[in-house]
Amino acid sequence: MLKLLTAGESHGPALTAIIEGFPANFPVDVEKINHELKRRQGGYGRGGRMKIESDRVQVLSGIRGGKTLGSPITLMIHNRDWENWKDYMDPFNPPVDSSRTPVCPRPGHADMAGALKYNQEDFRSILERASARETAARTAAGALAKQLLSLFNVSILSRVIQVGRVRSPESEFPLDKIQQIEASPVRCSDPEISREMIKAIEKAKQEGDTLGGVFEITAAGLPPGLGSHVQWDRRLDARLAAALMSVPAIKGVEIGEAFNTALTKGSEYHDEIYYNSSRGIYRTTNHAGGLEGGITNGENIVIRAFMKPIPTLSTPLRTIHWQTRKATTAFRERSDVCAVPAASVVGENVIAWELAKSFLEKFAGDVVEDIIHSYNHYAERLRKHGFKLKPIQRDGSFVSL
Ligand code: EPS
Repeated sequence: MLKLLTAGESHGPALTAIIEGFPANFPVDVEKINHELKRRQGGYGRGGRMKIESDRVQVLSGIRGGKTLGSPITLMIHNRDWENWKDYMDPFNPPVDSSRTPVCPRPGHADMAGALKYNQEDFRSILERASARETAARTAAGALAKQLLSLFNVSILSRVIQVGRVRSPESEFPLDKIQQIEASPVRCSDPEISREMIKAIEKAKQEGDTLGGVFEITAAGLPPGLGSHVQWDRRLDARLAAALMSVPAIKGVEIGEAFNTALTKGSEYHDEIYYNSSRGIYRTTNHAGGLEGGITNGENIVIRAFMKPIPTLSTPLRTIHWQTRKATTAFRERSDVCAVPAASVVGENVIAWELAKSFLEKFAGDVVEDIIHSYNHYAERLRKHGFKLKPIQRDGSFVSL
């Protein structure tokens, strides 16, 4: 089973991801992991921290001569900002400058709930780990999962569909506009809407405020049969929703057309099934977002995440002083005005992680060759049922039928 643990404080020396259960003999392109980390650092509305960092992984274990060994893989990302915090974040010595200790909790952040739970007086002891900086470690692990899935021709893409009140008019993921999305500072396919989103972020910044939004992930090329209806914790829709909900600031998830069509009739909502000899089994709609019974059905997975505005406001909200209980305003520190574009990249990678996990449950094997064998055997069985799934070769190319 594929497992992931991350560790590290936002201003500690490094973030670490330990990956267990990744198959052996898989060729790893470390620059692809670094590329995902770079994408995560971008997006209009990010704060000063991203100018300090230049995230790259150092591989500490599990890869030799460019290939995985089947042993735990350790990926480390050094925090450049540690240099500026080491006297304050020392593991054994108390902070040198206690005036930097936040004592007025921010509404919406983990500060207060975490301090109550862990009996802390200094909110920094909570916020350092609650910080979205942790998503760099998960992005690195997800980037590895993405590489494994791409061997089976699975691609995972994202776009931003809403920032504040500015919404993209395109209801379907414009797969043909992926270059425009990657080039847009807000990861939106429409240049006019991108400009509107940037304007909204600028306005929020001037007002000392922050903005949330919505991003959408699509995963194409997945075989039917990942996930399972047989036990609640194996339902893939639930696991994908949990993966996105575990990204800081995500407060809601929608699979397919869940929210728009909650009021429609069954006859309008469900995706009817067709067959012809050239296409095999196919659908003409995908309201279910690629999942039926908690199992992939061969259509693209479509999943949206709703992100709240970041809780660190430069015009801070009302709160109380933690020791005196007197009314005051929340502490301020460097943060992002809007991190929806960055969160969409994180979303791709946490979804990749969860999909790779269910992929390896279906096509179990501790070495890549066995996984390919199992996949090809399954593809052959599906073809007998009329579903066209092409077998693949060792290099990921399709075998022509
Ligand atoms: C982030 C790093 C953080 C923040 C942001 C995301 O760095 P710092 O706290 O040093 O500015 O920029 O985190 C938050 C918004 C948050 O609430 O924790 C990152 O690497 O993505």
